Amino acid sequence: MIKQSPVERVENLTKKDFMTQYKQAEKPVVIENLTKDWPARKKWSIDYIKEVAGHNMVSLYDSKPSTDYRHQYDPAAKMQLKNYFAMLEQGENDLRLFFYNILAEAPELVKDFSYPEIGLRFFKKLPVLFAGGKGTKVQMHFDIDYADIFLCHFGGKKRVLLFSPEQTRYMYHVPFSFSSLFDVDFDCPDYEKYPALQYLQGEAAQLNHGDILYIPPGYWHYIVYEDISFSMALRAFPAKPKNIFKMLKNLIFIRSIEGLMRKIAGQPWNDRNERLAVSRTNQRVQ
Ligand SMILES: O=C(O)CCC(=O)C(=O)O
Repeated sequence: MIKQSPVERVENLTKKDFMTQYKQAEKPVVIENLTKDWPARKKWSIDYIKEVAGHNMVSLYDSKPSTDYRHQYDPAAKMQLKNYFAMLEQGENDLRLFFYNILAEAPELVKDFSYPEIGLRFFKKLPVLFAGGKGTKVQMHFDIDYADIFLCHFGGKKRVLLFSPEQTRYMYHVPFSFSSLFDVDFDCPDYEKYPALQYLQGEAAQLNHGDILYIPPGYWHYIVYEDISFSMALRAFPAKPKNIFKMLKNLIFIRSIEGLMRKIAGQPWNDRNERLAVSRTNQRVQ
């Protein structure tokens, strides 16, 4: 197993403590009771979301890596949310609900929570939901926008493995993407093939209903849904010039180059980037 220690858990945090001990220190934390007074804490379940938004059409994404001209973020299926949840209940665990904007698509849900007064300036137009079934995995990645994220969790358990941005050199980062190499298994690492994984030091969080996980900007995260569950991400866009620059570079340059090259070159472009992820990372530890 990759070396890892538990993410700190606290029941509550003052704004001052959050800002000094976690935000400024760029350190993840699970806050258990920040959702205590939210109606969502009592109300939100798969059945409730079905009742409020079950008839909405949603795009769903699978875990297959990008191949040929297909981008990983192209939806694998579209269906009504209630049918998707019914599939999860029957054991589906590959299709994921990803970045579903509840303000735009299911505004009734927005009444059920409030933005924590914790020192972050949350971007209130983008409360987004993620969902998956028992066994669903989210590939190791970092968020393109370098936001501070509050991942507010509901339903069954979910496990998150995090790595600080300083460890990017050992992450088998695929050039022009925001992910690690698809073949790297962070639960069962192959140290012979991927020796740099031995140098990683992760932080693991187990999320229960009502917990909020703070993910600092640029942190890598890999997620395993241990039960059917869903999370709402609240995000605060970067304020530091360094992170604003990285966000703009990702959004404007990296994504466009990747999109264009995939259209022009297809699979050889993917193969080149995957080869580079392995050779560059392995070289760093030789
Ligand atoms: O919980 C999930 O399914 C994905 C969440 C995530 O990766 C994110 O907020 O960046």
